[in-house]
Amino acid sequence: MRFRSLCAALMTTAFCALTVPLAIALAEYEVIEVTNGGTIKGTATWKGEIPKIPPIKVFKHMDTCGQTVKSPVLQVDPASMGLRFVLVYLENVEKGKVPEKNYPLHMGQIKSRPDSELCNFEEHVFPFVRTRPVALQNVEKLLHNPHGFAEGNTTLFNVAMPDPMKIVEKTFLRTHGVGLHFQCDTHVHMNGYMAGFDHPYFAVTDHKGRFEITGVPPGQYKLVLWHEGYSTKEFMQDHRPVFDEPHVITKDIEVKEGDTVEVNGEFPIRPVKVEWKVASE
Ligand SMILES: [Cu+2]
Repeated sequence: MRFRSLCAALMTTAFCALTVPLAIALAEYEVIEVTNGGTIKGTATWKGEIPKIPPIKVFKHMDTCGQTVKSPVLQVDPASMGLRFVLVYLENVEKGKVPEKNYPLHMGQIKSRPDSELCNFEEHVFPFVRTRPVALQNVEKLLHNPHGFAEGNTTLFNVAMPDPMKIVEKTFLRTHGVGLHFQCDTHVHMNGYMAGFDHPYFAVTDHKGRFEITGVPPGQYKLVLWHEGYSTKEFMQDHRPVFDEPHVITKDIEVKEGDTVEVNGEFPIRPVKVEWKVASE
């Protein structure tokens, strides 16, 4: 996957075609009928004290959005200690269930969507199948401009969304890999991570840290639980915070026909350190 990201970043088809033709051809995902697939479910939890994360400064539309917004980078439910926005996925699945028709990415707040956020992305961590359309939708009356990047900071998409409720569907075939940055160019406080997969075997944990992946063909797999870094390292020139490396847990699992495998992940995987001094500068 890393090498394919490099191909996307370099945008040189000839280079990639010459060097890895067979590997890419074999990695194409094949849709098959999964009649008695297994389920992988579980919870990502936080262990230890919950660090206080500094809010993120707002630089535009402060009348609507406020002076600061709550940082989305570490959301723990204090009752269950469930950790939200953990991306859970299987590595290298070559055949399986059909992907979704499209993958929606919402901007802004609307009553009909309880998880929607004023002046922010609803899907802060946003996985999708790269061969299917992403449905961009701004649901509020503010100009948002989603902008996604490949490794190496080349642009994958950059779409101005001035019209509330209009849906723009686009397919971002070049998106490969996990932890790719996306942002709103209008609002520097709006940032998230996307992941482009060949297959649809992924999930993002909910408010209580729960996830479920269904219709998995029986077999041996590597399951990955990925959670973004939350300690501010520095700020980019436009004031966007840059966080430390993600926390990643990998587990070998076996899925049997019609069975449910329970997998739990405990974060953080390294000592907690939140740098307030940097974040408040
Ligand atoms: Cu915006």
